[in-house]
Amino acid sequence: MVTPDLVDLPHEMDGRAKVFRLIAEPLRKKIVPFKTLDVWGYNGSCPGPTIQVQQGDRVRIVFENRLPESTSLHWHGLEVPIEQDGVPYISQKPIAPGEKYVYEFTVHQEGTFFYHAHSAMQEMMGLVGFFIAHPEKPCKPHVDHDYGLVLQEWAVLPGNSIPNTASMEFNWLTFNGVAAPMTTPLLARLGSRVRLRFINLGMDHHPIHLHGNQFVLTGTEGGRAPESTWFPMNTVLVGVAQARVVEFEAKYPGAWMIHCHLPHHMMNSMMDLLRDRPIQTADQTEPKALNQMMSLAMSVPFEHVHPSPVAANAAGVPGFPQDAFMEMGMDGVVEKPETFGLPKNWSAGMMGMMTMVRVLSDKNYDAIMARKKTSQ
Ligand SMILES: [Cu+2]
Repeated sequence: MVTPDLVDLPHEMDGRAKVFRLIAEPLRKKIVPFKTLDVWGYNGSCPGPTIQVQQGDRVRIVFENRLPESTSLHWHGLEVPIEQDGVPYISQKPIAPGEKYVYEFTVHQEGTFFYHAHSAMQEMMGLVGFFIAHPEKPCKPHVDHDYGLVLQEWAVLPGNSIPNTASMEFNWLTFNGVAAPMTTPLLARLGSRVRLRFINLGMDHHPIHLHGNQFVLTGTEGGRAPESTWFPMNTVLVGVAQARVVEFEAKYPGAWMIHCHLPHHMMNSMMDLLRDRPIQTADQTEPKALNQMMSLAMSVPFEHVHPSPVAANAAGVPGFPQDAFMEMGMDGVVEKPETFGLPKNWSAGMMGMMTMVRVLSDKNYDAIMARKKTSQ
């Protein structure tokens, strides 16, 4: 499985045990080109790096706490002995700052699980990651592409960098720790079978929608679902603490959106750019408003565009503006091999908890892969 914008946690062998090293620590995380957060994560990554094992593996996690407070590690969905369950005071003593702790268990399940701190506020600071157990017997039908996305939400006041974990006013929504258009597009060969895995550790449920295709739900946080239960859909509700795994045949070429469909989760907070310069009128011809728009545009430290036109009488229409001025094209600053060949201003159409799966002909797929190789 590939988790775009995140790395896998490496391991070494000690006898028959796979040994992983995880360090909980504070870090800075750029979630879009104009917003960097002070979050908590593991090994310099938020969400934490992806752990991938095989069903049947003996797994040892050597854990170190570099947070300013006590913590622990819980193996969400895994059937482990009680002393490995990672709940402070119940199954173990809290792990103090500076302390190490070793977890060890055998993974007898297969499926999509997570690891996270078993402390609610710490979860909202970003202490979560994928724990994937690949099955002993390969699943049928075979999948060609396997992608994972961690769903998170953040409440961060304008001009601020520290998430307010007590707030319910979420203004930043991320896939694998980044908001669109910084999310790296998923690539799929035309005619391939694609698996998408989602996990959610936040305060909201997210209805994740895929454009232009139907998928089937092939698994949950409890493992693989029998094929007799599969039925077509294109929006899957990923509830808090749930994993949802879907699969589809990539039959149609194109850049197909994958996004949370809650309207407020399909946007980024612009208040950071406005800061103390709220736009007081929608009349763009009014000199003060024009000046505000200009200074807003110039405050963004990279080239960007507001590409969509507005009507001449827009200011006289009740309700205007809605999405006008919200879209910010920033193709150049988020450019990477996976964005090669997208239409100009593509990034103006992407905000919040959003990414895309690019279904590409062999020729176009191979061209992007060649670019990835040379950019490494
Ligand atoms: Cu959502």
